Amino acid sequence: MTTSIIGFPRIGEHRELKFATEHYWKKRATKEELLKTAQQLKAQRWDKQQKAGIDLIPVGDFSFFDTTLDAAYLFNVIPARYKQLGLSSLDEYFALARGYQSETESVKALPMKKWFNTNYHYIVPEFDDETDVKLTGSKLFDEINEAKKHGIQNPKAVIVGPYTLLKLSIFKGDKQPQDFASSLVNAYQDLLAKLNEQDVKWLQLDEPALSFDQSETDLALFTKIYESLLPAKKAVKVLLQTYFGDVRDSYQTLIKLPFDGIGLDLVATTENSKLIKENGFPTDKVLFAGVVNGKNIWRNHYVTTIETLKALNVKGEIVLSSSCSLQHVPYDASLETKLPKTVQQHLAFAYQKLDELVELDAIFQGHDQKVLAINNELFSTIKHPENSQVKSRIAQLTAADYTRLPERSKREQIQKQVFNLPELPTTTIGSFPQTKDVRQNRSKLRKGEITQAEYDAFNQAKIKRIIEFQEKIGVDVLVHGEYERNDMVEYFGEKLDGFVFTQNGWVQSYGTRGVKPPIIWGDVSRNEPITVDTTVFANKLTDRLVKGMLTGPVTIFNWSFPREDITPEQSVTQIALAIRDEVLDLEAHDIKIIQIDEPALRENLPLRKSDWYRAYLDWAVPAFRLVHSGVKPETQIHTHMCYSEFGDIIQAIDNLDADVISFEASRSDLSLIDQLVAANFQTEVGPGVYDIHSPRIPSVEELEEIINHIIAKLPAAKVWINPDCGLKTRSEKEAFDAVSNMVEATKKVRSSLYETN
Ligand code: THG
Ligand code: ZN
Repeated sequence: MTTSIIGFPRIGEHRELKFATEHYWKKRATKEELLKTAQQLKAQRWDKQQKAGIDLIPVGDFSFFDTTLDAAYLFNVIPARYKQLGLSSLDEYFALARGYQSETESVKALPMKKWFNTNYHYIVPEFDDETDVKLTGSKLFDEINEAKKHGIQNPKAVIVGPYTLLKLSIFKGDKQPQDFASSLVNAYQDLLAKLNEQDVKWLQLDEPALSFDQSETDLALFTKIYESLLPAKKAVKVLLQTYFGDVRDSYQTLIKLPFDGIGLDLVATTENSKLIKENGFPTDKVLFAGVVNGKNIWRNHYVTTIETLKALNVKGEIVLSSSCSLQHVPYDASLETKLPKTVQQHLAFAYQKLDELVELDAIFQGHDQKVLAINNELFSTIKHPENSQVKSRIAQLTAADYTRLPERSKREQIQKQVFNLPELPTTTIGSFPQTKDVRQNRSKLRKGEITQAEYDAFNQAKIKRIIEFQEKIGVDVLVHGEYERNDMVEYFGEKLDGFVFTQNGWVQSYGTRGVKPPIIWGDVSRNEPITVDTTVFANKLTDRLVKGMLTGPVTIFNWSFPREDITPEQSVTQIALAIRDEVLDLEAHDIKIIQIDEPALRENLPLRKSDWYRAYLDWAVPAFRLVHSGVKPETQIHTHMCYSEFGDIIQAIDNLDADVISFEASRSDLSLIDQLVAANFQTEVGPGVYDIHSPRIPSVEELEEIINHIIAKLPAAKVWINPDCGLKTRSEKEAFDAVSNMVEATKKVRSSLYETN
């Protein structure tokens, strides 16, 4: 038998690629230096896989930014405005990924979107009527040569498949996805021809889009593409690789088409196993069985995996593989020396997962029963710390704990009276720029170069300054700026019991940016206040309202590595109770407005619509309600969501029963406002009036126009004015100028409102 993986992390064990790339962007390193680092990193990951004993090593899964963008670039899906810049191909590629600005030119980046149900973002390729799809790039072929030179005899070429590429792209002109099918097929045929020349044995085409609900039209497009493409494969075997879900709609199509291999995720769902058992698996195809979890960090339980494999009753060849690319887990659990052994021994990051595949292969073939015994022994010792208090609290929850009283319309009246805010109250989302000195202060504390008192004093000075700024320009609801926080999830995880932390567990979020997800190890509880001191400190500095800032339970859960011995619902409820305690503590300390952010609520919707409620919203929405149901009628609960594509779950969002929600509404999303009106949305709303992701400062006039546009559609009494997201990634000048203009514009609109009244 054989082993393979779908893809490997690429940022470098110590984020070498991040630092090299950012140096290059800042012109502190040459192109040659960047390419050299990349070459070393590629060699290192190939070596690791080869030494571990992986048979089919993926090549093409390395990327300077994103592999979907790599595929688009390879096939000349490059809008004219980027080509016109006349840059070198590497710089043109980076211009697509992150925009380009010079004295004379300014082009925005292509948008980013969440990669299925992960915390990774891909670049959304853009087709227009002028797009001339053809094979113009060479990255994949260069990497194959590089790998062969490095001693990888039998590389598996990897690229996003034509169907998923079309499904994930945006189409700016009149032409629709199907209008590009034939030119795209030609381009992939040319790719197959090159791989034949290079004597490549396997091509993996990633088609995760098959894990979404597929319509008849979708399947017709898929079939049309592959019926014309596959005859061109010649000596190259084609693996149709799926992941993150099941292929229930396309299974019959897949087994009939002349693929040489089909890759299925046997971890995310039991549905694929069921499909194989019920329909059989063709003996003339290789099953790439995704048995090692690429999305979570726990060791594989070999007995269970072997049972799963045997039960499939597949007569043909099986290759053991990962469930998805390993890019969603960190590099190496053995670097986590600060974790207790009782935890550390249960972790498998990318390197450990390679070993697991090879061991599973040996066991499956009946060679290595000793390893099986050791693995069983390990699983018999796993002990997640339990908290009986939390358990009994959950057992005692009743419907009343999920219901805030009085109803929202009554609260709205009460709050308007108590706060006496002007019409169109202004606020921000929570964070102010994390400038270099702020990060340095944190790093000094971590290295022990300053005391906790010195650290706190620095942040207090920052808070004082930002409160004064907000007062001066006249913001209505102030924030303390979140200088004490690194990542919004890591920060809360660190203060709660039940989480453990890695020192080096970086996972790519997008491009050169990463996150270090906390690990949920035991029952979660809050044993001490988290944000109370800082919020109270800020509150005492001003007579204005200061908003407390929390991360919600669904987001904390979704951006952590979850336990698998209890259900997501159980974990989320534990986190919800912990955050509930924090909410009530803030309220007891005279904080009258509390924002509970849930940016991950929308983006973690299951891939299948039929699972949205049953498998997710039915516990996610109650968890949020549990957090705030205990506050007084006059305490105002805000929430924030980063991605505003929640048109299809508007009712669920309204059901969170928050008093106010702010969201991203820049560009095209004013259509969402129509949807809110149509759905009779009851929560007060702060549709972001400008895009914080851009360094451009919106003018007062422009902002007035947007605000007028919003209140032409929504009742002014329900509208808040805010930027569309936190300001932490901006420079202070950009943030200060933009927020000042926003307040100024609001005042102008307000006075015109009063005139007409
Ligand atoms: N936290 C977590 N996940 C997230 C976000 C988050 N996923 C979606 C979105 N927000 C991703 N956005 C970012 C934005 C910036 C960075 C990471 C993800 C970032 N990271 C620093 C870097 O890579 O240099 C590291 C920051 C640190 O030191 O912790 O800038 O907000 N969990
Ligand atoms: Zn946001």
